[in-house]
Amino acid sequence: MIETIFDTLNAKAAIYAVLDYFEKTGVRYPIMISGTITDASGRTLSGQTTEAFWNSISHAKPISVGLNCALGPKELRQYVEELSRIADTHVSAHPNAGLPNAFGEYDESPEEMLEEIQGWVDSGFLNIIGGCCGTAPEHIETFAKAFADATPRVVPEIEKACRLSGLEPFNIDGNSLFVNVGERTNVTGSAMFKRLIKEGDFDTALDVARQQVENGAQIIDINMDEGMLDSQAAMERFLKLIASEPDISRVPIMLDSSKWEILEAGLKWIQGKGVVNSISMKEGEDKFREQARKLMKYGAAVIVMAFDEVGQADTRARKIEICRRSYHILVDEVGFPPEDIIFDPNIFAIATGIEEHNRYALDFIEATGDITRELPYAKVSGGVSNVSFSFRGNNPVREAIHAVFLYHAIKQGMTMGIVNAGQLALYEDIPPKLRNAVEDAVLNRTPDATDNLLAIAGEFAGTGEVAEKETQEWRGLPVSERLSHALVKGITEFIDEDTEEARQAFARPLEVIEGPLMDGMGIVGDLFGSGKMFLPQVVKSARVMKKRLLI
Ligand code: THG
Repeated sequence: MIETIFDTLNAKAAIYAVLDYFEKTGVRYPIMISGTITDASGRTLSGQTTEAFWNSISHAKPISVGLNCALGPKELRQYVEELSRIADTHVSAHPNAGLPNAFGEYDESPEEMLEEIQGWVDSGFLNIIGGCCGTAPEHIETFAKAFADATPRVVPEIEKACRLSGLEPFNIDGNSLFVNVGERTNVTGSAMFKRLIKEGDFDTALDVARQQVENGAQIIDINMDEGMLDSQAAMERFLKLIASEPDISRVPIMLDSSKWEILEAGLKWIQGKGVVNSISMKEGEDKFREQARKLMKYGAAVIVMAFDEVGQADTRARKIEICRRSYHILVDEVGFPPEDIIFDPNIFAIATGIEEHNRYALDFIEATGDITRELPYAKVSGGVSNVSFSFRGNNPVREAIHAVFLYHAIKQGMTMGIVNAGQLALYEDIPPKLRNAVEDAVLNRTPDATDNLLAIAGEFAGTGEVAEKETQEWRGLPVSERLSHALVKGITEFIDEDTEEARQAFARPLEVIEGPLMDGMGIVGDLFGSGKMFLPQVVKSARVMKKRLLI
């Protein structure tokens, strides 16, 4: 039993160890898992909601999942109910006998606890009940007698879906819309991000991730593959920093590297259920199987590239052939959950002037249809910005190519794409002349499509959307309110100038600390107490405060 989990990453390490032991010894014991919710925010201490927690640990296939310890049974009810709704295994609870009183003793009697828990049993939430801190044999005896003939919860049938998580759950099922994966946190995909990482300016690099999420990225792709960099160290450091940025880490993480060691190092730093990008059969089936088995112990979904011992698939036939073989190895031999497989049938650049490249987009789109029809529950993804590489420097045309490409690929079942979140054009908004020329090229409708697109591309350069900067209305507030706002939101950007402004308005510097800064922390404290903020957010606020005090 892995219990009293307040930090899911820690629990995932325990799950890995247990599953690894089972694999090495050939035994298999039942696993029970129990998390704990430590404050009024209804989250684990490390900031996850109940469903995000379940998504992160369900790969252990426990015989039960539940909640224990915490604030006493009354406060636990809604979270036990939530688990009961989402978990396709037994649900347990072993609550505290309330919170300790001033003498460190627990006040709730067996009868008082029973009164609350009876409601859970009557509502059909529970399969297993026990007690944590402050409960004694009399409590357990009382429950045992009361529930001797109680009807246990019926374990529900839950729809198969790719259930990811950051601090919050992110489920991709048959009804999901297209999923945007933010591409900008990639040292090979963004000159700016590369410079920030190389210079060690991780704070500003975090802003790149934050902007992706603000602009609608539902997952962020992180890639540190760069020859002049200690890529593994950079990946680890960035992931650790993200963990204490709740507005980033609320979404799942996609670890992007061509090196397995970096992917595996990254998996050790994400508490949620993320996506590994990528594995393939390029080094043969054995390596592929071995990596997939490890991913099952870490609990991650996976991007599988259409890449085999011979090379990358570039035709429709090769794409579906490799994906089919990969699928059967993963699902039928390794036992990998098919809903956690995301195929990437390779998006290559079109309109390059090389005739063999003219079908690349169409081959991807058709292969997407093949995969969707033939391989149940498997998903399809791709690096969308690749397709327009030949129009680097002309963003309006690149955006038009992406929009047209996605319009057709999504119709064939493309589930997600690595994109520049916030810079996606709408198919309908593209000027018809450009759209037609782009469509000819993407769908390879005419032999002279590239030439025609090149001929008109210049007309559209420079008309593109510029990503709008977030409105910063709060900058117009009085200085003490600005300081509170910065503390509550954990924004360090203006804290120096604002504190300086406040300092000049007061007689003594200490009054700035005792006045507006402490007022801001007071608001943070109130929000935390009422469950409107949770620990990682508070840590961030504390960091803003600390930054001020150290200067
Ligand atoms: N499949 C999978 N993973 C991938 C890819 C893929 N990861 C990386 C890449 N391809 C997807 N990500 C990007 C990120 C950025 C760009 C393209 C793909 C891009 N960047 C601009 C350029 O190079 O012109 C950046 C300009 C700048 O800001 O410096 O186009 O296919 N599984």
